[in-house]
Amino acid sequence: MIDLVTLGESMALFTARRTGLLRHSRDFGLSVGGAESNLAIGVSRLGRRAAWIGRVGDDEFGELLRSTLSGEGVDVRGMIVDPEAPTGLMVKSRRTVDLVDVRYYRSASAGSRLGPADLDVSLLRSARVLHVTGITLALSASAAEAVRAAVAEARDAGVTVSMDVNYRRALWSPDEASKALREIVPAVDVLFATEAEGRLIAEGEDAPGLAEALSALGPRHVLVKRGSRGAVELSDGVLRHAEPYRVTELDPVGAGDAFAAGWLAETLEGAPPERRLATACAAGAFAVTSDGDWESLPHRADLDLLTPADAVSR
Ligand code: KDG
Repeated sequence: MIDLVTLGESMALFTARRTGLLRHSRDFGLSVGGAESNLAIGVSRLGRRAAWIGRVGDDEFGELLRSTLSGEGVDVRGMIVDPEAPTGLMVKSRRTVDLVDVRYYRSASAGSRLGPADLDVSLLRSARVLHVTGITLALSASAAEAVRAAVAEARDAGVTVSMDVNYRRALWSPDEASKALREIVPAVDVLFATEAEGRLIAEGEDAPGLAEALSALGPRHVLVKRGSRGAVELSDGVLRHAEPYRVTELDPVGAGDAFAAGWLAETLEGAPPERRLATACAAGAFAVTSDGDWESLPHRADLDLLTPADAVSR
């Protein structure tokens, strides 16, 4: 039985080993990245069954994605090998020690050719949660259609719909994003957004005000992520503040996926609201402690490593 299904594009990820201009880098680490597959790995590491749907090229990078995801316990029966387009690439480098730069090579990639016909409808309808992101909405017209079709199927089958805004300015403009997000948010049960992302959809002076405005559009659970300042959750009219955990940040990429994975995994466990929010923050904190987009995501036993004593008081 699959707990959570997600769909999107995952890419091969090259990370320059040396800080400075990319042109001077000679050594690169090779891994994979993709908001939805990062989330699926996070959910799997926390003990719940996650499945990823998406297209990869008929190439070594597609194989890398398959072996990485299945090695992490993610169900890849919905992975489609596209013979006509390559797996997309991402290149990560550091202009300075503190400045991470991410470049995409994904236009016309296999992942962006995802379409509604690629959905494994019976898998989707049998899950408890469908998780989608704004990245897939921005990838291409057919990928956006796939998201809309998946959301419609999930709603029809009584599957909880979760969405992380995950705004990527390389993929679309704020106006394009606002329009598409405003259309889909009323169909969403759980919404994850940073403050800036939330303001693409609704107005709110501060995080609680924004959570209120977003929840008025439909989502039963709204999570406003505030990075090193923690998070705010508005669920069923109850507002909760979460404390951030003190960790040394090496690379912020993937923190939001980790946060959502922590929250959704605990929800699937039937955990109380305080615990699901604390796990979300802990998972987000773990995610920033390594260079990879998902490698430092916590297993359940790791969660005890960050005790409340490590929490920063606001
Ligand atoms: O959230 C992390 C993702 O941004 C990264 O792994 C790659 O999906 C990705 C994207 O499109 O930025």
